[in-house]
Amino acid sequence: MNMKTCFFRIYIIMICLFTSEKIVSQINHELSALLPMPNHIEREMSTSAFEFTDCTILKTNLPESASFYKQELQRILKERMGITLPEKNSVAKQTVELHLDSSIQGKEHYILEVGKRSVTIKASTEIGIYYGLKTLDQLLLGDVCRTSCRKLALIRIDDQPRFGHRALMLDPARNFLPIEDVKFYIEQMARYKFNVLQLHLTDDQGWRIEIKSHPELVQMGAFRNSIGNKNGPDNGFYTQEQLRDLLQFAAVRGVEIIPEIDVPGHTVSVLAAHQDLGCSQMQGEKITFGKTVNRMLCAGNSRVYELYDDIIREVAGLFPSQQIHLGGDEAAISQNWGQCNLCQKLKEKLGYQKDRQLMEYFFQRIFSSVRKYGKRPTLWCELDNVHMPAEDYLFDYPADATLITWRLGLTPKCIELTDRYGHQLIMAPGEYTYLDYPQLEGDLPEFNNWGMPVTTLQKCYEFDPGYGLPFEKQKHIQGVMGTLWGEAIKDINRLTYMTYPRGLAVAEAGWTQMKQRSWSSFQKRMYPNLMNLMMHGVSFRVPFEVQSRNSY
Ligand code: TNX
Repeated sequence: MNMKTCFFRIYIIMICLFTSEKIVSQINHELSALLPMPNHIEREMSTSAFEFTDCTILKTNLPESASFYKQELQRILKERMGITLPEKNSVAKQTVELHLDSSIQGKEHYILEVGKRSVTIKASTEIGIYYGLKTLDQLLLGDVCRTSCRKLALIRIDDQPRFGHRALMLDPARNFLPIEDVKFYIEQMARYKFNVLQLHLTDDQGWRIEIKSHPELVQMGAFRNSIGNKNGPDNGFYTQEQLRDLLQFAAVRGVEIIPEIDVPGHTVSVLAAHQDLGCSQMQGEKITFGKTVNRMLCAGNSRVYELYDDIIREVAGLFPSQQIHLGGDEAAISQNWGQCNLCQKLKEKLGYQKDRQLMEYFFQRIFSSVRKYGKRPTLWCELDNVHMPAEDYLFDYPADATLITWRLGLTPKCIELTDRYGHQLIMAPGEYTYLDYPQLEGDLPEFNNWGMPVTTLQKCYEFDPGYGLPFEKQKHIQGVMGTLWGEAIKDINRLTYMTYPRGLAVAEAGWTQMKQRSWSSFQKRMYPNLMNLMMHGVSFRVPFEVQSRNSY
């Protein structure tokens, strides 16, 4: 080989290396803000792209009633590229199409295809289309260079979630959250394809839902602080009209709201209005609303079941969700039912050996109202011990109950028992998904922290909702939930600070199959999303600990 040929070859090799490097780095950019990571992506190894021009139009077969999704597309294009697409144009050269296609299986399944002349989002439901739009938004967010030139990389994303239940839980009972803040929260969670908001509407510290047949519940139970600011976090409730509006707001964004009415413990706000519904030994006792805890409804008083039949009827009528969550957690049974004449008489009559068997009686009666009004019950899963060793459930849950695992250390046992007894299970293990816990040693919350363990972002990301079990052993797992218990969450900014970035990790655990997930990739994809949240006025914690500081 002569010198000339040799130089030529080196030159060609260098050109190849340079262009392939360029393509690879370009290719990475369009994926750089996808979160949760889609489950199937095909990319074209090409430098050509879709280009928005004056001849690009919006096409859709969505019905008139679904104009929200068209507006959502326009909002995204305006925000990212300053473009508004016409629906008609005499020289249409490229199309952006939202296309309902009943042949696509799965209600959250979408296909987003970017070709040289068209961008198409196909799904069999409006929510599928919405998820395609959320992914499109993230393609534009991540691929800064192309987006600034009004271009999109060629790509095909065929995506659907690992789990059908991807929840966050809010607790306006402890500290009230105005309805506008709940909407803001929903808007952000929908970006990350969460599809359930569990609303913990009642607890010792507050009753937050208007019940028209029992106005005393909010009159007494929604105003913990009668001298302070009427509108502070101590005080407030949602009217049914506000909730109807909220439900609609959530529904178009694919978010189902599951109401939680916690019984038989966590009920001091009810006893504030109905002290007679507590156990017999507490009748003369003074209840200090906001301070007294661990008081329960009496299992032996039939007026309890009458009141809750009214409550469940109204809640069932208001919320379209099939599920009502009835709590069932942290019942101080021996302190209440164990010392109550009525409960003890009932226990004897039913031939029960243990006080806790009264839970079975209590929930049979409550669940008969749930079923009468066409709903299915969900409960927090409690075992016969609050730590290991625990062998069995606290009491026999009925077959149609969905259970949520939560207590530290008990999740493997909960998975095993729910599998054995045939219950559906939602994963909210304290170790990974309790987002009210501090994110790092010394971080918030600075008050009402009862010695909470730290749940770091990385720990949260390590969460596999299947707990690494063989598929057969995790078939009954329906999904995941991040909880934001509200004792130390005074307002929306603190709420989102506790939620993000860990909520991004929970979102990916719920949506993305384990084989598509990686901590190092997540960290990179997280940054553009945090920047985007900041641009939308969302407070979050800067996860400085995951970034090396040796590089400055
Ligand atoms: C336990 S988790 C509770 C809540 C508290 C939370 C954190 C669960 C089912 N019950 O009532 O808010 O710990 O403090």
